[in-house]
Formats: sequence, C-alpha cells, structure tokens
Amino acid sequence: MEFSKLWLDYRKLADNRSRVIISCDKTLKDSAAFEELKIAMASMVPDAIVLWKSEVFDDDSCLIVLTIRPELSEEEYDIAASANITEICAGSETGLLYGVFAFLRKIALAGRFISFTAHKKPSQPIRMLNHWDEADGDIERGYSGKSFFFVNEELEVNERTVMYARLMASIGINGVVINNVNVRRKAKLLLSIEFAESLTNLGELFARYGIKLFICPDFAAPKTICGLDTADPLDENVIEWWNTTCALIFSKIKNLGGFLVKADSEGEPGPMAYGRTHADGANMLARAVKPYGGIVIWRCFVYNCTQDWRDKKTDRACASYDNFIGLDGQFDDNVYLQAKNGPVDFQIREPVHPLFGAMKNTNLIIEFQLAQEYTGQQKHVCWLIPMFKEIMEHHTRHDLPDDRVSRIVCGVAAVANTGDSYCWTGSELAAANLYGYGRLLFDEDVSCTELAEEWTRLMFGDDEKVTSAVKEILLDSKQAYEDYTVPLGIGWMCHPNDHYGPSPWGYEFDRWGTYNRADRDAVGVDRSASGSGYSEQYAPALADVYGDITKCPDELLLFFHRVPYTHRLHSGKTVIQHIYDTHFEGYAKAEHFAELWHGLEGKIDDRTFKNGCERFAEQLRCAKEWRDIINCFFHRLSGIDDENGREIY
Ligand code: GCW
Repeated sequence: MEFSKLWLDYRKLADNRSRVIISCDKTLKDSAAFEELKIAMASMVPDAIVLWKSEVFDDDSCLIVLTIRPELSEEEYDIAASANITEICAGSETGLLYGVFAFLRKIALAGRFISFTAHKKPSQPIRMLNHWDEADGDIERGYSGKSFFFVNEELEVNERTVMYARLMASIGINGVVINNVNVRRKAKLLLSIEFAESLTNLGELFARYGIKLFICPDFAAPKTICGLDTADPLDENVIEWWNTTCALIFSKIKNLGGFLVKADSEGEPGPMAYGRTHADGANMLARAVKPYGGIVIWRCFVYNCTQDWRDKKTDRACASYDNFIGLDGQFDDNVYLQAKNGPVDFQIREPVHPLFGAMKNTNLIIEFQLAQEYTGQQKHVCWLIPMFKEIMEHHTRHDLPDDRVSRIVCGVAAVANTGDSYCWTGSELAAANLYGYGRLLFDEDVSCTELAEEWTRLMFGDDEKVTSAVKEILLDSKQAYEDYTVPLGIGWMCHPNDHYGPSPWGYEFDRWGTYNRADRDAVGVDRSASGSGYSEQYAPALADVYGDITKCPDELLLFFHRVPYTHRLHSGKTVIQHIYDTHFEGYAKAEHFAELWHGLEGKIDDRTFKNGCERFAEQLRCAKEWRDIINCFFHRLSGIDDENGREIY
C-alpha cells in the first residue's frame, strides 16, 4: 500500500550546490545518519553529486562532517553549521542520527544551508510509542486503517516499516511496543518460535534507528505456549519458563528492550488470580529480562470494570492509586509503572494522575493517547500537544526541588495513532500529534506555537496562507473540542463502546463506573473528602485546592464536585450558562476551522485537501450533534433558559 513521507518529504532548497561532501569515519558510511543525509541531499540539492570525503572543495561545495565524540552522551548531539561547512558531533550513531535530523529540519525550514549552532540531549530518557496492533491486523482504537506491522498474521519488515523507523527516529522516539496491551489470539504466540525470525529482523531495523523493540507478552504464556497448568509468578516452573524464554529471545532479537504488561485489568490475566501482587508479577518478569539489560513496564490501569451503577461508593478514579500505592518501593529497579495521564481514561479533561505525586520510590512512566479514542477519532482535528505540555509542566505540589511531572517520571509513552492509511494517521492533521509528541519529549522547551508552525511548514511548504491557517486550526483545536463536547471535566458523555459522538447517559447505568449523575438539581461527582475521597490522593496543597469547591479550577469543577446548575464559576458565569456558551462557541470554532481549510484549495496537494474536506464535514456534523444534544440534555434537566435566547431543541 502506498504511503506518504509526511514531514520527511524533503523539498528542493533554494540553494544550489554542485557537490555535497559527507566526511566521516569509514565505519559511519553504513550508518542510518549517513544514509539519511544522502536521501535528503538527493531531493534538497538534486543537482549536486554527493561524495564521501572528497578532496575537491570549492565555493560551490557543501561539506558535512560527522564525528562521534565519546564525551557526549549517547543521544546527545552538537551542531555547528555555516552555509558551507557543517559539523555534527554526537555520542553515538543514534545521537548522530538525531543531529542529522535536526540539521535537515533546520535547513528544510530555512530553505537553504544556513549558519546555526545547536546542542541538545533529550529531555526525557524513555520516549515510547505503544501500538495497539493485533496479530490479525486489526488495531484496537485504531482510526488509520489496519496494522502495517502485522499483515496476514505475519510480522512484516518492508519499505513501510523502514519509513516508519525513519519517521520515528526523526522525532526522537527510542522505544516501540509493536502489539496491543490486550494480548489476543495469535499475539499470544509472540514469544514462541513462530515469530522469532520476523522479530529478529524488525529488531535489527529498529536498532539501526536507535529504537528499542518492546513486546506485550501474554502473562499467561506459561499456560498458553508451554502448557503448564499455572502462570503463578511464584511457581518455580513458571519462573523457569520465563527465564529460559527470555534467554532465547534476548539472544536472538537485537535491541529487544523488554515487555509492556497490562495485568489484572479489563479481563487480562495477571498475578492476582494466584493471590499474588502486581509487584510479584512485575518482579518475576523483571528478573527474567535483567541479565540482558531488559526492563518491564507494568501498567497501572487497574480498576473494577464490573461495577454496579447503583453503588455510589466505588469511584473508578480512585482505583489506580488504591491498587498501587501500597506497593511503592517494592518493585525491582528495572520495573517501570506506567500510569495514564489522568486517573480515568484519556478524557479530554482530567486532573493529572495522582500516582505521579505519590509513588515516590518507584520508576514511573506517563502514558498519553495519540490515538484519538475520546477526542474525535482522527475525524475531528484535536491537536493534543498543548494538553501534553500542560500535564508535563503540572506541579504535583510535593516537597521536591522540582515537583513537575516531567521531572518525576523516568519516561513517556503514548498510544500510537498510526495505521496503514496513506498518510499514516487517517488524517494528515492527526500526524501533527505524532510529530509534536516526539519533538516535545526530546525538547521540552519548544513551544506549541513553534511546533505547530514547524510541522505545518515541513508538511505543506512555505505558503503563508497555509501556514497561518493550519497553525491556527491546530492551536485552537483542543479547546474547541473540549468546548463542544463534555463540560467542566465531567467526561464520558460519549457513546458506549465506540466512544464517538454524544450520549450523555450512555455510561450512566453501565458497569464501567464513571458517571455524571446529572439530574434536575445538580450535576457532577463529589470526589472531595466528603465524597469519594479521591481528592485526598493528592499532596495536601493540591488536595486542598481540588477538594474545595471555592478553589477548584473551573475546568475540573464537575470532576471534583457536584453542584447546582446555578453555581457560579470563577469566570463569573453560572454552570448552565457556561455549558450553553461553550457549546455554541465550540461549534462556531469548528465551522471556522472548516472555512479556513476550504480556503486552502489549490495551495496544498489535492489528496490532502480532499481528505481534510471530508473530515471537516464529519467534524461539523458531529460537533453540531454534540452541541445540540448536550445543550438540550441540560436544558431539559435544569429547565433554565439560555440568557442569550439561542435555539436549544
Ligand atoms: O481506554 C480503554 C480502551 C481500551 C484499552 C484500554 C487500555 C487496550 O477503551 O480499548 O484497551 O483503555 O488502555 O488498556
């Protein structure tokens, strides 16, 4: 299947050269960094001949020197560029590759070879993508077609996976989990001999691009693959099976990073079935991968998904903390706990997960979701980077020299939004999420405005109208989505199962345990100390803010409190008027985005333009649905009219 090169579609520079000389040690001639330079130069300066270490150097030449400097750390690079000579130094081949991509990005944006210096090392050490791809080719919560990793139940290494590895390296991703955390059907056999060869090949490709390969194993594999009658993590035969299996796969698969595990969650197997703890399960696997430098990433997404809606005491938001806090300090040093960015499940607005402030003696990874499961499924434009940045910069209010989430976590993961669609992410604009995510983890100081502009220009060229329209759409899109969907942090007013479109009571009488409890008098869930107690999971200073109705930030009010519709927000508006206003405004913003996009006809390629038009049409249809259903729902319940007399059905 055809695929685009996204932001690596190098365009011709305004700068013509007859020669590009890449000077480096012979051993680097086969590196991905060298190869990338050659690929890029062929498009950027198509008239130039690209030479390795030529003696001939004149005004018309451009010299690029690649050097490994052991005093730099592995992923660190240093660039000193002038119009004719560029020196890129790094601590390893991977660092060089990052340096080369940074250099290419800079000259692509400038349109010519320029003078600049840059010295960077990644802000986050672990920068991962989690694919929820199934071995049969489906993708759980995938909105971009089928898997390109698994085709016809085989794991593929082909031109597309090479392009994928280049794209990921260009944004600094250094770990990729290739299969879904729900390990189903044939994926249960990933650790068996059947996949050994293809995993080895994929591992080799990833290694070339500085990416560690991760697998979600079936926790019950000793039963499924080996035929034992238990998967108890403390059983000797089970331990022995994992040890032997890991010895085998780590010896074969170059760059295997380890495992990501969803255990005892939404029906997945885990240690609790045997009366063991999450620490028992994670440590057993961690010991099996330890001799090979492997790590185990253990998810904290554990809650009771068979709740009775009549049960007002059980609060899903509390569950993750409640399940893990008692285990703090009990995990081996190569175990990382991965918690979602919020306590529930990737809603457009949630407070930051309380474990980031509380789990002080455990390695933590934060998980975001690029796949827009609850945020418009890549039909709506919803650029999530401002939200990710805000969360990473959130102060957990603990007594630490730097209490920001970005300083507390050891790494970051995101559920990938890719598939085999032509533009990888179903909609071109959704690729901005993928791009921004990687770039932000590598360089936390880059602003959202810079990222939006950079991505737009790398994708669509330098037309001012295109840049300004796409930038505006991206930067305003997340707020617009929040405005026309679920107000003030309630969450979960979407259709059950597929999670698309409005259904205010869809989850109200369901077993998944997240409710708005809207009635004629009030709306929201009391999660303060006098309610479910969830707010108490935060450091005292923050618990005090969230737990107090007078201090709680407006945007989270209904997540933490149950209030009458006439409750006045800090903004001065009543809750009900806020709901009406944001819904009308959000829809108007979506209309404006569609208009901006339509104005770009002829300025961006036809295929992208048409794809965008279709998606904006759907976004508008759905945003209108959200606006009218949510407004109507609250109008009928509250009986309070819109101050501005707009039409509510
Ligand atoms: O958000 C829920 C999704 C499930 C997903 C689960 C998880 C992979 O609806 O599809 O399963 O979260 O994160 O494990």
